[in-house]
Formats: sequence, C-alpha cells, structure tokens
Amino acid sequence: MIITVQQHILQQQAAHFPGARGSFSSLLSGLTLATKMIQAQIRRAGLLDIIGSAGATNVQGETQQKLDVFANKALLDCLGSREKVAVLASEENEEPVTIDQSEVGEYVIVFDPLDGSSNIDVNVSIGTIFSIMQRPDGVHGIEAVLQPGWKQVAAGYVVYGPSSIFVYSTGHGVFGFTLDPAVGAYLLCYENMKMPQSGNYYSVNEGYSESFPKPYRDYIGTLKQRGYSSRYIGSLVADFHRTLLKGGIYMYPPTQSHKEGKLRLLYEANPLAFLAEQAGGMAVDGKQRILDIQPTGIHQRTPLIIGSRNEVEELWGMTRG
Ligand code: AHM
Ligand code: MG
Repeated sequence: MIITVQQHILQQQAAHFPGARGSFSSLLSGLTLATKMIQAQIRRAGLLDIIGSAGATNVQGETQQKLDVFANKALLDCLGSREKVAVLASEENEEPVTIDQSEVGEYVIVFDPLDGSSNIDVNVSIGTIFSIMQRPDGVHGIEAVLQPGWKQVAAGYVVYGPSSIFVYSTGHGVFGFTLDPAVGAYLLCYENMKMPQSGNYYSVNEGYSESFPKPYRDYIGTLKQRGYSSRYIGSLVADFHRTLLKGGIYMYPPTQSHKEGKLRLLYEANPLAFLAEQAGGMAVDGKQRILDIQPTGIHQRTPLIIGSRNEVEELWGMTRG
C-alpha cells in the first residue's frame, strides 16, 4: 500500500484535530511544498555557479541566492499565504513576521530553513526543521512565539541526504516519508518510529571537549571505556536522524565560546525534543526537560542532550549534580 504524506496528514487531522477543518493540513502541505522547492535547489547546488552568469543571475534571469536565503524565502512564501497563519519566526530573521494581526490567525510556525548550512559546500547532508504552535487568545507577534516546547502541536524536519526524508509528529507518534523524485511525492516509509531504548553511538563535537563541563567529559570517557562508537556530522538534523533510527546520544554542551550552548531553543531543540519524546526518547538541557523551558527570547540558545532514554537519563543524572 502506498500512502502519501498528504493522505497521512489528512488522516491525522481527522483523527486528532476534528475542529481544524483543513487549515492545519494546509499548513503542513505548505511546509512539504517548501521543502520540495528547497531540495530541488540543493540538488543543483554545485551547478548553480556554473549556470548563473558571473555569479549574479541564473538562466531564468533571476538573481541567484545563497541556499539559506532561498530556503528562508521558500518557507515564508509557501506559508505566508496559508489561511489561519498568525506569525512566522525564522532563524534567519531578526524579528518574527506577523501575517495576521487579528484573532483569525490561529497558528505560529517557527523554523530553521537550512540547518547545517556550513555543510552545503562539502556535499554533506543538511536539513529544514519546523515547529507549529497555536496562538494563545489575545496574544500576538513575538509574545505568541515565546511558548514552551510542550505546547507544540506539530514538529518535524526534512533531512536532505542521499534521499530527502520528511519526519513529523502531531503528538500522536512519529512518521517518516521519503521523497520519490520521479513523482515529486513524499511516501510513507517509517510508521510510528521508535527510538531504541539504548544505542551504541555518541555524537558530540569533541574538538571542544577541553571546555565541556566536567560531567560531560566524564560521561564521554565512560562511553569510550564501554566501547561506544563516535559519529558527528555537524548537521544537527542528520545527527538527530541517525540517533532516532539507531539510538545513542547527541550532545551540544556549553563551551568556552558558547556558554549557553550553540543550538537554538525554538528552531532546533524544541522541535527535535518533541519528536524524541514522541519516539520514546528524551531531551534535556542538563538541568531540565527541554520542552519545559519557558523561552525569553526568540533566538535564545540552549545546551542540548537528546537521544535514547538510557543514555540521556544517565548523563542527566550527572549534569544535575
Ligand atoms: P546552523 O543552524 O547555523 O547551521 O548551526 C547549527 C549547526 C547544527 O546543525 C550543528 O549541529 C552545529 O551547528 C554544529 O556546530 P559545531 O560546528 O560547533 O559542531
Ligand atoms: Mg540550525
């Protein structure tokens, strides 16, 4: 049986959001459309310089854009016109974009348009991450964005790897779809994904280990003694996708240069924490559950420990002191 992401979203909406009457599925189809446009552009990444004349325009006469600018614009354009969208907040924009000031705008969508963008030039997997919240009554603009992660009604990502895979949850399990490039449709390939309870991999930028707090250094030492393997791609989406499928632990601790960690709470940690918990895994900042953090700024950063329950609980026991 072949199930497209569109069919799946409609089924989820009917089962879990009976009052949504199409606006929720319209948002998700806006997201899938934008990610198809982004992946099409990524697939031509090495060619764009060749096709564009003098780095300025492409064959259609359009000004060439950097991929992260293109990805951001694709998401804003595909979502901005959907009904019931109140606010869009992007890692690439200083301020959130208010689409609808009235009480009609129901949803807040937050995204990292192109995560791991330093990997574009070396042809390594990158991704898009998104999170959807409901706008609280009477609250608009930035205030509507500053909600703790447990209030997300949906979250997901696309990893642009050897194939493009869309993974999402509406709080009722995690589902994964692979893009069939021949027909341009995402097809269900992972039903009700579960993260292994434990996994033999740890993922961290060990180049900074001298400045990790002691509990992190001690724990990494323990994992080495136990014979764990190290994997670090440097694209959070790709590192998370592997962790979801194979289990293990991903860490971005506080470091010398990033005292609060490097990753963004709203665009990166919250959506992936939502997916991890839905898949039976865990996500904490070293002190508390990621989804319980009350954000105070839209670009706020956080340390992140995410992955299999056993490993995350073990390290969390050490970081809590
Ligand atoms: P970005 O959103 O600007 O691409 O930055 C986030 C990325 C993550 O994808 C990745 O996990 C991390 O930065 C890698 O950082 P580092 O190079 O410090 O290991
Ligand atoms: Mg990012």
